[in-house]
Amino acid sequence: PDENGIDGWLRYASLSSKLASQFKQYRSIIALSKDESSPVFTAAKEVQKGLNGILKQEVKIGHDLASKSQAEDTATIVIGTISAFSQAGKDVSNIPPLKEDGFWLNKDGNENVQILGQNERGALYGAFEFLMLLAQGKPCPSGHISNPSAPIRWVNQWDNLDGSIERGYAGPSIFFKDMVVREDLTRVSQYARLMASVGLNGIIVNNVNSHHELFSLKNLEGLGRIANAMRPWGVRIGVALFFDTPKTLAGLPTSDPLDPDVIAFWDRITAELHQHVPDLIGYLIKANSEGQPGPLTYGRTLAEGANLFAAALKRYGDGVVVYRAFVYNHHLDESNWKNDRANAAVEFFKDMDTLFADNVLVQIKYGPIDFQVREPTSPLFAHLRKTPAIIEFQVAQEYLGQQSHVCYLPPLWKTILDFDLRIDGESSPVHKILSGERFGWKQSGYASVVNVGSDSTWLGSHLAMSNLYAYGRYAWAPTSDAEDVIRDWTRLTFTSNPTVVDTVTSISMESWPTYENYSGNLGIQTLCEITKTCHYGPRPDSMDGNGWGQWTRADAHGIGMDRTVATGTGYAGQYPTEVAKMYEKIETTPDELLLWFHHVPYTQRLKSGKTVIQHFYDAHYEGAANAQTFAPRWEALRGLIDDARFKHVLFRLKYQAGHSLVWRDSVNNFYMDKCGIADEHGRVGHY
Ligand code: GCW
Repeated sequence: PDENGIDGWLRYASLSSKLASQFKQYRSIIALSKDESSPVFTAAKEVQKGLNGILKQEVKIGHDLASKSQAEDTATIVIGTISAFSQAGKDVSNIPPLKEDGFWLNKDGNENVQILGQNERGALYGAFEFLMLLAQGKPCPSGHISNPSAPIRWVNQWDNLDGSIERGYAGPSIFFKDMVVREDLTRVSQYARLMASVGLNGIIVNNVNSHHELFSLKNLEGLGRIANAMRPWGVRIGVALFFDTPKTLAGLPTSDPLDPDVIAFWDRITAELHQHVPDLIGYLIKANSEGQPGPLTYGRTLAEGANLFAAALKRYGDGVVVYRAFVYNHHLDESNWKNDRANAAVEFFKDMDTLFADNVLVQIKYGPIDFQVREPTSPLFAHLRKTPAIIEFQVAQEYLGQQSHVCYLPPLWKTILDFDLRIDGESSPVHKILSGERFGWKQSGYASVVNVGSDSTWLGSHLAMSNLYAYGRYAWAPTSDAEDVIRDWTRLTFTSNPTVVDTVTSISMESWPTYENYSGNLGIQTLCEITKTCHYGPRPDSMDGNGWGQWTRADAHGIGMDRTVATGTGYAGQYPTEVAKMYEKIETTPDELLLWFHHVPYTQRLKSGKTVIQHFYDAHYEGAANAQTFAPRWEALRGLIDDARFKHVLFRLKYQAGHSLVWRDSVNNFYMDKCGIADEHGRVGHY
């Protein structure tokens, strides 16, 4: 089996002969589609491959249900849509209605397996579920149905046309090189396979900081090839567009969204794009953000900007406009106590809710700032009722160790997905907003920035792949248990050996709290270098005195952003009443977000009884101390997994151990210098 990581969690390593003997000999796989590019056919081939790897069985693919063997000692696997199964004369009355992309997985009394999707993608997802159970030695269930929580389960790549990747830590792009789409797209279809295996059904292939060359003739053709490479896996593609393309590519005098020539330009581009990608999922737009042009540049509203593309998309297909809520002024004046970047999204979008066309969605980062180690849930989720939302996560660990530190993200995601916004005083957990349930939306869901590159590990680190796997699992089932997910991933990626599973699970489950402890706690954000754009390594002094607005407001006496309505920026008041009330007061704000919402003296007591500054000192020591244990715990796995991946991971964990000490001492010494308050345990500042 693959030791480079190309197959990720889809290695199909063979089961022990004892375990394998519990499964029947399969005689054939019946694919209810002869179209070789259909997800049903892909599913049949994947099951064939999986049976070969996991059970060492060679099984043929056929298409005719009637020829099914009645022989008692062999079994058949049927894969298709429910409607194809029914058209073949089979009874489907026992299958409950499924949602789009859902599937039915069933084993009958003779061990025959039926994998039936609500649509072709559903059949493929069912096939992967069957295989991932089998690979862990788990039996196929009977009468099992599975439906995704939300229809939109997408990935956003931030790949530039020149082949570099914004926030990429794993080599050059698999999509682009030298301003054009790559000739060889082998890795692209391999990526689509990984995505499909966890139910991800769409991808924006280029960076939101986009370039007009994306729409050159050569690239339009290339985008068609990318779509063809991913379509057999049920993955549809879309693109991020550059708002000023009419000016920079076509030489028009303006990119004003209400200008007839601009409208005609986008109409033509959209028509041409659909000739190459008839099933385009749509456009992703970053506008009026971090120097990008947008409708505000031309005196138009955000809705006017979005609706231009919405109208064009409607003429040619079923694509949607995804407008990012990441609109803010990055030249904010810190000397004004009331200024707050966190306020921006709600301020820009709250009055737009009824103005967007019906195929426009708003994509919202999970927190109001920018993928920090801890943020409160973005309050914008409580303001959009008519306009459906997509949440934006970041598998790319931009502020979370950049794949050089292990940081398993589901525990962080759960703080957002399970958070109850209490909209109109009613239960409103974020995952029920995203599923469409809370406001009756038909299209809504999930996006995550993912930075796969050409490296054979995909993300630059084997352990980081658990986040890509988990992202798909959470978009499908957002109330999943974080520990179950990492256990499944570990068994599939490495082995079912309990020592390996327990070790990877415990390191992963501890990893985010550990990272938070040494990188920035109590809601102060990731205290990294932010002015030089790398966003890596400790640099608490860089957080203030700039226009970016990721401020800490630390001085000799106190620290934290006063975001209360009473005396601060008013941000707390952007939440529905019950939540706003909780964050308005220090006493009711959870310690973990204290400095996000309040400016307090270093001597402020936490609920734990510690002062803020002593908590800082202690947490940084605890976090760094725990990071020292990861490499030795991993070392105990020597010989239990292949050497190549063992060494690769060990190298990173040793690096992390060292870097966590740098974090600890930089941050602690910085605050000790600022406030002059001694560490009760006499550790800080002593060398
Ligand atoms: O997190 C910040 C990143 C930028 C990114 C931006 C965004 C693509 O530092 O690199 O740009 O957010 O989300 O648009």
